[in-house]
Amino acid sequence: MSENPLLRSARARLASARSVVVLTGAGISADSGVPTFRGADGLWRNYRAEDLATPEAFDRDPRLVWEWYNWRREILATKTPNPAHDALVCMEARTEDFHLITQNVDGLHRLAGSQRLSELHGDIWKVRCTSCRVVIDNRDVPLALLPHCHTCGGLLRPHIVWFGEALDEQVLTDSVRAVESCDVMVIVGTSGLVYPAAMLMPAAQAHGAFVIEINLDPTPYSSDVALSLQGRAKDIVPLLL
Ligand code: BJW
Ligand code: ZN
Repeated sequence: MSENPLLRSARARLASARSVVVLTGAGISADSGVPTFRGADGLWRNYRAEDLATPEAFDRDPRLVWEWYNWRREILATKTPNPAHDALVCMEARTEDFHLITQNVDGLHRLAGSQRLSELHGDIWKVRCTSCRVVIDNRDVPLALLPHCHTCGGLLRPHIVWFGEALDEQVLTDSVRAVESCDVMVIVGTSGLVYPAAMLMPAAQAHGAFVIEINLDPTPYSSDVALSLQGRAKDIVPLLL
């Protein structure tokens, strides 16, 4: 069977690119068995974002929010990177200037070995003190509730960006700078609905980048990108190499 010409074209673009940015979302980790947010089996089917993923929800009921994160940490502790995560590690190794930007908080890119990585929405394996703001690695599963800071006794919260919260300024600035100067941007497994991550694709395009999308389903990006490849991340991303 002959190869999809779109795939061949994507591979050629990437092979000749000096600077590549990849933006990933929950879809890349779906192939490792991690639930996505939206869609038929997504987390938001059973939980309301505003009850769990906002600072107001945490102020109202920190135990409920922590129970949800504990449940997710339990699931994630059993998951490992898949061939799509691994292929991005290879892409980084062979690309002169490579930057991986992820919306995922699951840590699977780091576990796979990606180095130049910006985690836009934080890291589920870190906790942050609501009083002294110290950020600490924590892989306890489950985490005893409610967790408190060893330094000041303040209540700890997940080191995650919730709705209505600002992203880390440096992380966002680095990401915007990267998309504004890349030759090729690859977007993998994101619905493209959450800002400011959703503005990165138009920013790249406005600066002349060739944008490739990989997603199981069509997204708001699909009709605007240079090349849209439909399928599972774990099947398609390795074929880009
Ligand atoms: C596959 C696949 C397979 C499946 N292979 N593909 C402008 C306009 C409108 C609203 C706003 C705006 N600017 C800001 C807002 C508000 C808000 C927002 O964007 N709301 C929209 C939802 C309307 N944004 C914010 O509040 C952000 N903060 C902010 O802007 O602050 C401003 C500020 C400035 C100064 C001071 C104070 C404030 C923060 C956003 C934080 C988002 N955090 C979350 C939750 C964290 C909780 C947690 O994880 O515990 O991050 S939301 C959730 O969505 C999570 C994800 O990272 C994010 C993106 O989701 P993603 O990755 O796209 O997943 P899905 O499920 O949506 O899609 C999966 C895709 O994969 C699908 O397309 C599938 O088809 C595909 N797929 N299997 C390939 N095998
Ligand atoms: Zn503290």
